[in-house]
Amino acid sequence: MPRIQKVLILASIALAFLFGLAIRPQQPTIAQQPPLQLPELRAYTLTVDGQFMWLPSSLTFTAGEKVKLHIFNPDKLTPEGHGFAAPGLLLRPIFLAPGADQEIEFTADKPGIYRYFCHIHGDIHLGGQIVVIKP
Ligand SMILES: [Cu+2]
Repeated sequence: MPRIQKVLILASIALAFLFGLAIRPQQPTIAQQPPLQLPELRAYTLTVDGQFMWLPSSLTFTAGEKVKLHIFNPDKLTPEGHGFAAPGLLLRPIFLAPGADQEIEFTADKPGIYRYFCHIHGDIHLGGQIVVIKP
């Protein structure tokens, strides 16, 4: 192959590579991305399942965020119902009769890790945690 053909092929490859770099969309760096915008109110459903676990077992909020929790007890086989307590986050525990539900709204003010559990049955079944992170 003549030398001029090799040079032209290499030059074509180099130009194609450079053109490819030029048209690739630029990804913003983390520093360039706008801050995460949270919705005004996030809502979650917490449910006692058949294994007596509050699910989901972990929720994460940002300090200052207004949150709505829909707490549901579908367990109709436990006549005394279930409770929901989250000391440090909620002012008072909530009682849920069999099949009952309740909605609560609160603002997670202070960063930290808060345990939630059934205050009627204690450690018989599993609770969870609410993690409140700094904004
Ligand atoms: Cu319970």
